[in-house]
Amino acid sequence: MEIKSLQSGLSLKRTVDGGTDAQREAVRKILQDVAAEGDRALIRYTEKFDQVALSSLKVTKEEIEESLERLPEGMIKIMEEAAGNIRSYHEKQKQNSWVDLAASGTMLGQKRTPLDSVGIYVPGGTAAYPSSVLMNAIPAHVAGVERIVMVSPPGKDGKLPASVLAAASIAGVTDIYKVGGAQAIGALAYGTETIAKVDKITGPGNIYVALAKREVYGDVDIDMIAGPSEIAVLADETADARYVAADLLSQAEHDARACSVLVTTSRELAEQVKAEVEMQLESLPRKEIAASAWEEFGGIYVAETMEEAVAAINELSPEHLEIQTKDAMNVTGAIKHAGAIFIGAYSSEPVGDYFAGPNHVLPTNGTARFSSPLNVDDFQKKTSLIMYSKEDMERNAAKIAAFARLEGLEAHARAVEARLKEESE
Ligand code: HSO
Ligand code: ZN
Repeated sequence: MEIKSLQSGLSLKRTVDGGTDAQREAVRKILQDVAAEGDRALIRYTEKFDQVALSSLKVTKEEIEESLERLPEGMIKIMEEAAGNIRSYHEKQKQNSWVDLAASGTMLGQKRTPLDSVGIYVPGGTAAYPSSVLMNAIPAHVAGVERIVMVSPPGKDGKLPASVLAAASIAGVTDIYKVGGAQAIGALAYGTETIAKVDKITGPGNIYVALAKREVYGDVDIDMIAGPSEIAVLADETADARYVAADLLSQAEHDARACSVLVTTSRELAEQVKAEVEMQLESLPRKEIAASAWEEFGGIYVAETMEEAVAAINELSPEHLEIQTKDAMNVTGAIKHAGAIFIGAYSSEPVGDYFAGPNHVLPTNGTARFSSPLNVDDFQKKTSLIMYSKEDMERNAAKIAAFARLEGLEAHARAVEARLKEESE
């Protein structure tokens, strides 16, 4: 890892995986099969991709209870506490419907309605994170969604991980099905005999899942297409190099394509962090992934001034930003683009991944410039309300009719004028 001057430019080597033609074709075929054959296609593809022949896709109450027993008692308590924090944070996001009554008697308003049903995708293997189950399901639950479906590919034993089932039960998931990949997305989007269709699909997945989500978008809503994890640390000479290095590695261990970047005004800190990362890497179980991410996608940049550093961060728009500087709150004020900002020495990124309360599903790939963390609003929709008074109709009918005729829409104009005639008769 070579320490670079920020003036030589900072660009994240981001990887947007759009998939190959063959992958897109395979996904389309799977979706068509699920739409045409329903459960039969799900069972067939699960046998093909997950090497397990299932007699039933649905996870039973007994399986869920057993999973709660299989996890250490202490772990359930920790998950419940995390869920409580996530719930109270998201409760604060909840907005009410509103109406505005004018003196003229007209009432205008906005009615909020939760989505009827959502589907949460949980990847298989080592990326089956119970924390992500909480982060997807709790905002849906707080929003008032009645049916929260979870899908995830079964292991070779035909089961889902106990930790994932436990998180689902803590978070208020209502139905769980053992199916993954593009076939699971097809089931959620089109419905099968066993799995009723949902209105929105959230949650990360591999390239096939991402392509399938893109493909069904429009039939159902989707959350976002998430890229590999990113962290930028903005630090000055007051930061502790051990903390900075540990936090950079926390995201590097996610994925060999994860981006961990330090931007600092202190060359001394830059040198220390470089050495710390190399040392801390040695004892990490996921050393290979983290080292490869750090070498290929990581970076250490030295800025001349804090202003220059802040400008670079805004340009980057990282998923996670840590600010470890004196006056960190002031620096925070200058940041326009980041998915989540962790302020001060004790706000280590994993605090947000698991426990503090804000959502860990965040915009990646620079999309923090225009999008937000997963939140309660993503699970509600709004309907406009118009109750026009006679007084306002009389005052404005001619204007509305004129506007309609400008557009050549005579029936529109007459609909409004009909109300005036009624009056004169
Ligand atoms: N940091 C990840 C979320 C996560 N971390 C789940 C641990 N488990 C989102 O970028
Ligand atoms: Zn993480």
